Amino acid sequence: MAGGLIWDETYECMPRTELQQLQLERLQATVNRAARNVAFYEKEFEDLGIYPEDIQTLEDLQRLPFTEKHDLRDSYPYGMFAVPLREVVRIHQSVGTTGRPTVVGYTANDLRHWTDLVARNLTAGGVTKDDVVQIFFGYGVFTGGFGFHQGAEAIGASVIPVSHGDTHRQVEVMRDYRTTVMIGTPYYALRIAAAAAEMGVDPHSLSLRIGLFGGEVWDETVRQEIEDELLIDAYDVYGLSEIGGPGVSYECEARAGLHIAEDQYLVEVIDPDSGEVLPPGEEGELVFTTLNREAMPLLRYRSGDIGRLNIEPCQCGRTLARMSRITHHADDRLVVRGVNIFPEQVKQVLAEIPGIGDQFQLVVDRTSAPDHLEAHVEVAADSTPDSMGDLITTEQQIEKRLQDLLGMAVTVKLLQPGSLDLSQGQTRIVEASPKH
Ligand code: DLL
Repeated sequence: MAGGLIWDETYECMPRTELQQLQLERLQATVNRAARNVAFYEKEFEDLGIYPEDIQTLEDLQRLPFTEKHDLRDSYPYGMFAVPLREVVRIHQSVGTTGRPTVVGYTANDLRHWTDLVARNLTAGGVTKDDVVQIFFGYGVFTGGFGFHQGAEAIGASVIPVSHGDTHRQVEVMRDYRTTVMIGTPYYALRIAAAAAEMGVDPHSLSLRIGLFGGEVWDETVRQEIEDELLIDAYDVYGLSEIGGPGVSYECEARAGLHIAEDQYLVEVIDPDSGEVLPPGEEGELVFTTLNREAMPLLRYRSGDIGRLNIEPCQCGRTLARMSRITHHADDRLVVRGVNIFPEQVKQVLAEIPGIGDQFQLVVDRTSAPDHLEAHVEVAADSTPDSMGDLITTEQQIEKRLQDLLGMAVTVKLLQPGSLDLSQGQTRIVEASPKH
């Protein structure tokens, strides 16, 4: 298994004691910059009586408060920037499904580092300059398209920026351009596989060999399905826009956890309820501190993603700690009329109804009184309802089950397979009309 390529041996294989020294130096510089240049942190340090000089060891980080998503939203659009706008060369955002988006700025150096991280990620997945890379992440404010684009160009691959959209076109491009690597969200990859089957395109006739997928939760069953249907090796890639986008962690050929770019990000795992830092190996919420970002340094940013860390050396030769695959988020819940609704519960109800696909969205409208909840549900690609009457009966059946589960009326709308937008991953919760 050993012998896979490594893009940046200096950082990816650095002895851990050296890595920790580097992290401390970068942490001190970051804290300094944040406390001096970001109004939000300046106020926080002042209110809590903390000084940047208090950070003398990596453990001292625990003296700092967490930064949360709402802090970024409250600073919309530029309040978290540590540099004047004239030094910012790119702006992305997390396309918020609830409330205001969170805005992320990059200086030219930030872009350079980001590109380098994605190049590491691609190389760990076996992508080289000989590959033809088809990117079907959305290009736009979402970080997936541009992030992988830059990284793939940096390693010298031939990049096709198809972006998200027309699924049949994706198959044509794959066939005609002899794509070898596909990059996008895992569930959209399954849609592409279904389109290929529909078009009579045999995966054996394609040149595909590798797929890198992320941006949303997926598991080993989905990985197996993708690999079987498209005849590729599928790798998990992770990141979040707030701390820079994809490239934060990635699987190597061992596919035994995702290596975290620890020279750029310091990771802690905390108990999501108490905020207490947990030892390596225990499951909790991942918290990230950026170590090298100029435009938008973030200290102890709570990702909401649940995972665990493994600091044992990996057979691939990288010394970077690995995180487990993300199985769920701490804040994956919607509160409607005081009731907690977890998309996972709805998914289980839907799984029991014949003819229903994997994809759905819960859409809450808070302008009505009381709040009104709709479930938009795709029917399965292979389902063939006999009549309009069948569809209505199925809608009513789901409405009844959801009402039993949640104790409130839910309007169900069945949709054609493929009609929900998955370009940024599975978005399970949508606020139709946010209150603020
Ligand atoms: O999804 C960045 C990205 C783009 C990652 C392309 C990987 C590939 P956001 O839109 O800010 O950024 O969403 C970040 O998506 O906190 C996780 O909850 C979830 N997520 C991202 N990758 C994975 C993954 C991008 N591999 C949020 N597994 C994160 C599970 C993931 N969840």
